[in-house]
Amino acid sequence: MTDINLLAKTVDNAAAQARAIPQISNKTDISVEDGYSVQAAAFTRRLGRGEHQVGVKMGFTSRAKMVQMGLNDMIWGRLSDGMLVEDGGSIDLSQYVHPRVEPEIAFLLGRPLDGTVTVAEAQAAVEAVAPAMEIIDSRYHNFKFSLADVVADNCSSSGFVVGVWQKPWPDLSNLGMIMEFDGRPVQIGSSGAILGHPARALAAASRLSGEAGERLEAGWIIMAGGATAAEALSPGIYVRTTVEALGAVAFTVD
Ligand code: OOG
Ligand code: MG
Repeated sequence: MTDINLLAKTVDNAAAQARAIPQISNKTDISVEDGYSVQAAAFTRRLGRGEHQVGVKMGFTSRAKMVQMGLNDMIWGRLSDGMLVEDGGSIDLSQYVHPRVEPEIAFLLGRPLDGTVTVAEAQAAVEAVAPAMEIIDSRYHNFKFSLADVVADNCSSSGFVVGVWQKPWPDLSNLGMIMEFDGRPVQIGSSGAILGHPARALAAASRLSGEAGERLEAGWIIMAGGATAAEALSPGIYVRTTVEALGAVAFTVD
């Protein structure tokens, strides 16, 4: 039998100590469902250290991300206040294993979302929208994992940065997105790369949380998933993502 709590402790310690571990699936026959149980138990350990859940992230919602990581199924993870990086702030590389960054769109919920909803219903629950970036940092050696592994590892979630919330917001179906390192474009894409429209990722987040017996709460931040492939971070760089008609979000790597 798979020891969910032991695996949760292993991934949680790896994250807390920024130490790479072997893939769980190398040794243990772990299903994606087990992966979600491990994720939930590992997140409970974070809550036990005083962190609070502030939202949910979607993963593999664009082709670019699926191709980069070689996996094709949408995944979701949990966001805590301890993962929040201030817009314009800085991160300390020593707190990460091998971090990457990807350009995203963030939703702020004004109302809860529960279970299967239409894209229109999902959008009606949105209070504001912001340009965002996710800092992903797989706890597995070489950033390599199976679907169950990455789910267990909270979908590589490590940090997220959210720009100024926009209300009202423009049509999100095709906004240009540029991620720059020190002013040099490193990834260029469109918000439309996220499932054709980022609000589809929000509806998916509601459905998948519902299947897990949870709901998306008012005040939560939902990250729609990377619009482009992720880029490895290195010391000293200034990272900025600009989303057409939404504005920019930035941080520095120390
Ligand atoms: C998994 C997380 C995927 C996204 O936005 O698609 C993700 C990974 O790439 O390590 O966050
Ligand atoms: Mg992401």
